[in-house]
Amino acid sequence: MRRSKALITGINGQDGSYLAELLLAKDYEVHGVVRREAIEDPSHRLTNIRHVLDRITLHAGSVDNHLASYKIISKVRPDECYHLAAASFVSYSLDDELSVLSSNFNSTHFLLASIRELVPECRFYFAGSSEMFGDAEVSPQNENTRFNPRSIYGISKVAGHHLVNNYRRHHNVFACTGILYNHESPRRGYEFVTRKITSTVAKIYLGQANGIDLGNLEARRDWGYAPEYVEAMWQMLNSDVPDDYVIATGELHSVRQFLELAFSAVGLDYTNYVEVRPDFFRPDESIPLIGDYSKAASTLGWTPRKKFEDIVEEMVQQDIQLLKAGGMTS
Ligand code: G4F
Repeated sequence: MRRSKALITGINGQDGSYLAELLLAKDYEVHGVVRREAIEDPSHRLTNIRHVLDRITLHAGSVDNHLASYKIISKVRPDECYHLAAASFVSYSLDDELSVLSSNFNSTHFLLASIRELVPECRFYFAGSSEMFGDAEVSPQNENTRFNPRSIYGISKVAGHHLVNNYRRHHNVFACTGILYNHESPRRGYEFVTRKITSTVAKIYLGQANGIDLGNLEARRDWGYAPEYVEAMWQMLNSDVPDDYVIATGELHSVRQFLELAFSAVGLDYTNYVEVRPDFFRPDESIPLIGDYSKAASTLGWTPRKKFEDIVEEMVQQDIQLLKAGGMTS
């Protein structure tokens, strides 16, 4: 029997790497799109997928270039396409509006247009975000909550989501949006608050740093575990009907709680190490984003499993190991 083929954009990111592992375990033929510079410098730029490089096929290209997307889709002819690549750090989107909006939106459009023309039976996953709700009017949010994005990043995700719906309704493409809330792991990028904290805790513990500057400690997030969230992506594309789903834990925790747990994992008191920097505060953070994942639970059978404390503990311990092995890049 022919193996199913999957194409993952952003395969070297946190989610892309866990998804590649999941699909390999399910015996998929896994293809990924990465920039040419990454292929030329795998030891620095492909760290999250280093361990599976001999089992996947990488294609050099940028998905915000229509011709590149078209050529890759035409060459791979995937059964499933997971579009995870995006400029995803919210703060950058506050600084660099034009390129974040155009590259996030165009990449989604180019892939969908290529799929429609070349492999219309290919199933398409779009990485949506809780930032689509932004300044939400109700809490918790579900698939029927009105979008009210507060950043260009959020706007780019709402626009991508409308494209997905348009291709599903008018062009019959099996396309789904996963509206994912924050999800963390030892592979999280260093710019995000969780990894910024755990990598610094590891450095402080090993005598390589003295403290950490942070923004709003009272900011709250619905933080889940990334390896579980990629399972939901696969479940969406392997259900009977294409649809959109909120993927979340339904629990809120503050940055302060994350800090307390991370420092206490190495026997330290965070209050001795943290400086709050008002210039790191973000605008419009008064309404917490917390997801109601009941549709994913009842339709896909997906539920979050790993507890918040265990995510923090795993990230701290992994960062200590990484630092001891000389592998921390930030
Ligand atoms: O870790 P963050 O930068 O993640 P954010 O902005 O919530 O976005 C992440 O999750 C979204 C939902 O899934 C994604 F769409 C998005 O792509 C990304 O993955 O910030 C988390 C919270 C914020 O409230 C921020 O204000 O932490 C607060 N924070 C406080 N001090 C900080 C800091 N965030 C960062 N990055 N750095 C700080 O020093």
